[in-house]
Amino acid sequence: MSAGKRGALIIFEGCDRSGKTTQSRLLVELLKSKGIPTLPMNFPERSSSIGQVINSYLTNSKDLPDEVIHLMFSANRWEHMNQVKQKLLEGTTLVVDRYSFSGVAYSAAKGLDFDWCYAPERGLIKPDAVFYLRAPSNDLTNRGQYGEERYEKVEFQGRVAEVFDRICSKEASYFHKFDATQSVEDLHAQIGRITEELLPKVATQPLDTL
Ligand code: T5A
Ligand code: NA
Repeated sequence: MSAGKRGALIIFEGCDRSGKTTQSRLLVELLKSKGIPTLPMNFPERSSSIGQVINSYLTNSKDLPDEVIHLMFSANRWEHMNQVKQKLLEGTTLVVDRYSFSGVAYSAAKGLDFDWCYAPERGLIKPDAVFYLRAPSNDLTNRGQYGEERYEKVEFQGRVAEVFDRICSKEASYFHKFDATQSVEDLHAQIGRITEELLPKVATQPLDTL
Protein backbone atom coordinates (compact mmCIF):
# COMPACT_ATOMS: atom_id res chain seq x y z
CA MET A 1 0.00 0.00 0.00
CA SER A 2 1.25 3.50 -0.76
CA ALA A 3 2.53 5.80 2.00
CA GLY A 4 -0.12 7.45 4.15
CA LYS A 5 -2.73 4.77 3.53
CA ARG A 6 -3.66 2.94 6.69
CA GLY A 7 -5.32 -0.42 7.22
CA ALA A 8 -8.76 -0.88 8.78
CA LEU A 9 -9.57 -2.14 12.26
CA ILE A 10 -12.37 -4.65 11.82
CA ILE A 11 -13.95 -6.39 14.80
CA PHE A 12 -16.22 -9.40 15.17
CA GLU A 13 -18.48 -9.46 18.23
CA GLY A 14 -21.25 -11.67 19.51
CA CYS A 15 -22.14 -14.33 22.03
CA ASP A 16 -20.23 -17.59 22.42
CA ARG A 17 -20.50 -19.79 19.30
CA SER A 18 -22.12 -17.05 17.21
CA GLY A 19 -19.64 -17.74 14.41
CA LYS A 20 -17.03 -15.02 14.95
CA THR A 21 -14.01 -17.25 14.42
CA THR A 22 -15.52 -18.82 11.29
CA GLN A 23 -16.35 -15.42 9.77
CA SER A 24 -13.09 -13.74 10.72
CA ARG A 25 -11.10 -16.56 9.13
CA LEU A 26 -13.12 -16.31 5.89
CA LEU A 27 -12.72 -12.52 5.79
CA VAL A 28 -8.94 -12.76 6.28
CA GLU A 29 -8.75 -15.31 3.43
CA LEU A 30 -10.86 -13.11 1.14
CA LEU A 31 -8.80 -9.96 1.75
CA LYS A 32 -5.50 -11.82 1.37
CA SER A 33 -6.73 -13.35 -1.91
CA LYS A 34 -7.24 -9.79 -3.17
CA GLY A 35 -3.69 -8.83 -2.24
CA ILE A 36 -4.76 -6.69 0.74
CA PRO A 37 -2.25 -6.95 3.62
CA THR A 38 -4.31 -8.49 6.44
CA LEU A 39 -3.64 -10.05 9.83
CA PRO A 40 -5.96 -11.94 12.18
CA MET A 41 -5.99 -11.16 15.91
CA ASN A 42 -8.15 -12.24 18.79
CA PHE A 43 -8.96 -11.17 22.30
CA PRO A 44 -8.41 -12.48 24.85
CA GLU A 45 -4.88 -13.00 23.51
CA ARG A 46 -4.04 -15.92 25.77
CA SER A 47 -0.25 -16.19 25.32
CA SER A 48 0.93 -13.17 27.38
CA SER A 49 1.25 -13.47 31.16
CA ILE A 50 -2.03 -11.58 31.58
CA GLY A 51 -3.56 -13.78 28.86
CA GLN A 52 -2.52 -16.91 30.75
CA VAL A 53 -4.32 -15.72 33.88
CA ILE A 54 -7.43 -15.01 31.75
CA ASN A 55 -7.19 -18.49 30.27
CA SER A 56 -7.06 -20.15 33.71
CA TYR A 57 -10.06 -18.08 34.73
CA LEU A 58 -12.09 -19.01 31.62
CA THR A 59 -11.30 -22.71 31.95
CA ASN A 60 -12.48 -22.55 35.58
CA SER A 61 -9.12 -23.45 37.08
CA LYS A 62 -8.82 -20.02 38.73
CA ASP A 63 -11.31 -17.71 40.46
CA LEU A 64 -11.04 -13.91 40.54
CA PRO A 65 -13.38 -11.09 41.63
CA ASP A 66 -15.52 -9.80 38.71
CA GLU A 67 -13.83 -6.39 38.79
CA VAL A 68 -10.34 -7.91 38.66
CA ILE A 69 -10.96 -10.15 35.65
CA HIS A 70 -12.70 -7.25 33.90
CA LEU A 71 -9.60 -5.08 34.25
CA MET A 72 -7.37 -7.94 33.12
CA PHE A 73 -9.35 -8.37 29.88
CA SER A 74 -8.95 -4.63 29.31
CA ALA A 75 -5.22 -4.70 30.19
CA ASN A 76 -4.84 -7.56 27.69
CA ARG A 77 -6.09 -5.20 24.95
CA TRP A 78 -3.95 -2.30 26.19
CA GLU A 79 -0.79 -4.44 26.15
CA HIS A 80 -1.32 -5.02 22.41
CA MET A 81 -2.27 -1.43 21.44
CA ASN A 82 1.17 -0.31 20.24
CA GLN A 83 1.32 -3.32 17.95
CA VAL A 84 -2.23 -2.68 16.68
CA LYS A 85 -1.46 0.97 15.96
CA GLN A 86 1.82 0.17 14.22
CA LYS A 87 0.24 -2.47 11.97
CA LEU A 88 -2.66 -0.21 10.98
CA LEU A 89 -0.33 2.68 10.16
CA GLU A 90 1.85 0.36 8.09
CA GLY A 91 -1.22 -0.31 5.94
CA THR A 92 -2.19 -3.70 7.39
CA THR A 93 -5.88 -4.40 7.95
CA LEU A 94 -6.58 -6.21 11.24
CA VAL A 95 -9.48 -8.62 11.57
CA VAL A 96 -10.07 -9.05 15.28
CA ASP A 97 -12.14 -11.73 17.02
CA ARG A 98 -13.68 -9.86 20.04
CA TYR A 99 -12.69 -6.46 21.50
CA SER A 100 -13.88 -3.90 24.08
CA PHE A 101 -17.57 -4.65 23.48
CA SER A 102 -17.15 -8.23 24.72
CA GLY A 103 -15.35 -6.76 27.70
CA VAL A 104 -18.33 -4.56 28.54
CA ALA A 105 -21.04 -7.09 27.62
CA TYR A 106 -19.80 -10.02 29.72
CA SER A 107 -19.02 -7.92 32.81
CA ALA A 108 -22.21 -5.84 32.67
CA ALA A 109 -24.16 -9.11 32.25
CA LYS A 110 -22.75 -10.15 35.66
CA GLY A 111 -24.21 -6.99 37.18
CA LEU A 112 -21.25 -4.57 37.07
CA ASP A 113 -22.13 -0.98 36.19
CA PHE A 114 -22.15 -0.34 32.43
CA ASP A 115 -20.21 2.96 32.56
CA TRP A 116 -17.66 1.52 35.00
CA CYS A 117 -17.13 -1.35 32.56
CA TYR A 118 -16.66 1.01 29.60
CA ALA A 119 -14.18 3.35 31.35
CA PRO A 120 -10.95 1.30 30.94
CA GLU A 121 -11.74 0.83 27.23
CA ARG A 122 -11.66 4.60 26.60
CA GLY A 123 -8.55 5.53 24.65
CA LEU A 124 -8.19 2.20 22.84
CA ILE A 125 -8.19 2.48 19.04
CA LYS A 126 -11.71 2.82 17.70
CA PRO A 127 -12.81 0.16 15.22
CA ASP A 128 -13.74 1.15 11.67
CA ALA A 129 -16.40 -1.56 11.66
CA VAL A 130 -17.87 -4.01 14.15
CA PHE A 131 -19.66 -7.04 12.71
CA TYR A 132 -22.07 -8.10 15.43
CA LEU A 133 -23.36 -11.65 14.99
CA ARG A 134 -26.69 -11.83 16.79
CA ALA A 135 -28.71 -14.98 17.48
CA PRO A 136 -31.08 -16.17 20.23
CA SER A 137 -28.85 -18.04 22.71
CA ASN A 138 -31.05 -21.14 22.38
CA ASP A 139 -29.99 -21.39 18.73
CA LEU A 140 -26.29 -21.41 19.64
CA THR A 141 -26.27 -24.10 22.34
CA ASN A 142 -26.25 -26.98 19.87
CA ARG A 143 -23.20 -25.68 18.02
CA GLY A 144 -19.83 -27.41 18.56
CA GLN A 145 -18.26 -27.56 22.05
CA TYR A 146 -20.86 -25.35 23.72
CA GLY A 147 -20.80 -25.51 27.51
CA GLU A 148 -17.12 -26.14 28.17
CA GLU A 149 -16.08 -22.69 29.38
CA ARG A 150 -17.20 -20.55 32.29
CA TYR A 151 -19.67 -18.28 30.45
CA GLU A 152 -21.33 -20.89 28.25
CA LYS A 153 -24.71 -21.02 29.99
CA VAL A 154 -27.89 -20.10 28.08
CA GLU A 155 -29.32 -17.68 30.65
CA PHE A 156 -26.08 -15.78 31.04
CA GLN A 157 -25.60 -15.55 27.25
CA GLY A 158 -29.09 -14.02 27.02
CA ARG A 159 -28.02 -11.21 29.33
CA VAL A 160 -24.79 -10.77 27.36
CA ALA A 161 -26.85 -10.40 24.16
CA GLU A 162 -28.96 -7.68 25.81
CA VAL A 163 -25.84 -5.64 26.59
CA PHE A 164 -24.47 -6.17 23.06
CA ASP A 165 -27.82 -4.89 21.70
CA ARG A 166 -27.56 -1.80 23.88
CA ILE A 167 -24.01 -1.08 22.70
CA CYS A 168 -25.04 -1.74 19.10
CA SER A 169 -27.73 0.98 19.27
CA LYS A 170 -25.37 3.45 20.97
CA GLU A 171 -22.53 2.86 18.50
CA ALA A 172 -24.76 2.47 15.45
CA SER A 173 -22.47 4.52 13.18
CA TYR A 174 -19.94 1.68 12.88
CA PHE A 175 -21.87 -1.39 14.12
CA HIS A 176 -23.30 -3.80 11.55
CA LYS A 177 -25.75 -6.28 13.04
CA PHE A 178 -26.35 -9.66 11.38
CA ASP A 179 -28.72 -12.52 12.04
CA ALA A 180 -26.13 -15.16 12.94
CA THR A 181 -28.49 -18.05 12.09
CA GLN A 182 -27.96 -17.38 8.37
CA SER A 183 -25.64 -19.71 6.48
CA VAL A 184 -21.88 -19.24 6.78
CA GLU A 185 -21.74 -18.39 3.05
CA ASP A 186 -24.51 -15.77 3.14
CA LEU A 187 -22.98 -14.01 6.13
CA HIS A 188 -19.54 -14.05 4.54
CA ALA A 189 -20.86 -12.55 1.28
CA GLN A 190 -22.48 -9.60 3.12
CA ILE A 191 -19.50 -9.01 5.40
CA GLY A 192 -17.08 -9.20 2.46
CA ARG A 193 -19.04 -6.59 0.50
CA ILE A 194 -19.18 -4.11 3.39
CA THR A 195 -15.46 -4.56 4.09
CA GLU A 196 -14.42 -4.00 0.49
CA GLU A 197 -16.40 -0.76 0.39
CA LEU A 198 -14.97 0.33 3.73
CA LEU A 199 -11.23 -0.13 3.12
CA PRO A 200 -10.66 2.68 0.57
CA LYS A 201 -12.84 5.05 2.65
CA VAL A 202 -10.91 4.67 5.89
CA ALA A 203 -7.45 4.46 4.29
CA THR A 204 -6.92 8.23 4.49
CA GLN A 205 -8.80 8.83 7.77
CA PRO A 206 -6.80 9.38 10.97
CA LEU A 207 -7.09 6.76 13.70
CA ASP A 208 -9.63 7.59 16.38
CA THR A 209 -10.09 6.34 19.95
CA LEU A 210 -13.00 4.91 21.90
N1 T5A B 1 -14.59 -12.35 27.18
C1 T5A B 1 -13.80 -11.99 26.12
C2 T5A B 1 -14.83 -11.45 28.23
O1 T5A B 1 -15.53 -11.78 29.19
N2 T5A B 1 -14.27 -10.21 28.19
C3 T5A B 1 -13.48 -9.79 27.14
O2 T5A B 1 -12.98 -8.65 27.15
C4 T5A B 1 -13.23 -10.71 26.07
C5 T5A B 1 -12.37 -10.32 24.91
C6 T5A B 1 -13.60 -16.40 25.46
C7 T5A B 1 -14.56 -15.86 26.47
O3 T5A B 1 -14.07 -14.65 27.02
C8 T5A B 1 -15.12 -13.74 27.23
C9 T5A B 1 -16.11 -14.07 26.17
C10 T5A B 1 -15.95 -15.56 25.96
O4 T5A B 1 -16.88 -16.25 26.80
P1 T5A B 1 -13.34 -16.69 22.88
O5 T5A B 1 -11.98 -17.20 23.07
O6 T5A B 1 -13.53 -15.75 21.76
O7 T5A B 1 -13.82 -15.90 24.20
O8 T5A B 1 -14.26 -17.99 22.71
P2 T5A B 1 -15.87 -18.21 22.48
O9 T5A B 1 -16.52 -16.98 22.04
O10 T5A B 1 -16.38 -18.96 23.63
O11 T5A B 1 -16.17 -19.21 21.44
P3 T5A B 1 -15.87 -19.05 20.02
O12 T5A B 1 -15.18 -17.76 19.86
O13 T5A B 1 -15.16 -20.28 19.71
O14 T5A B 1 -17.21 -18.95 19.18
P4 T5A B 1 -17.26 -18.24 17.77
O15 T5A B 1 -15.92 -17.86 17.32
O16 T5A B 1 -18.28 -17.18 17.84
O17 T5A B 1 -17.89 -19.34 16.84
P5 T5A B 1 -17.16 -20.32 15.78
O18 T5A B 1 -16.93 -19.63 14.51
O19 T5A B 1 -16.03 -21.01 16.44
O20 T5A B 1 -18.36 -21.32 15.55
C11 T5A B 1 -18.88 -22.14 16.58
C12 T5A B 1 -19.52 -23.41 15.96
O21 T5A B 1 -20.63 -23.03 15.16
C13 T5A B 1 -20.46 -23.42 13.80
C14 T5A B 1 -18.97 -23.66 13.65
O22 T5A B 1 -18.70 -24.58 12.63
C15 T5A B 1 -18.59 -24.18 15.03
O23 T5A B 1 -18.88 -25.55 15.15
N3 T5A B 1 -20.96 -22.30 12.96
C16 T5A B 1 -22.17 -22.28 12.37
N4 T5A B 1 -23.18 -23.17 12.35
C17 T5A B 1 -24.30 -22.81 11.65
N5 T5A B 1 -24.46 -21.63 10.98
C18 T5A B 1 -23.47 -20.73 10.97
N6 T5A B 1 -23.64 -19.54 10.31
C19 T5A B 1 -22.26 -21.03 11.70
N7 T5A B 1 -21.11 -20.34 11.90
C20 T5A B 1 -20.34 -21.13 12.68
NA1 NA C 1 -13.73 -17.39 18.82
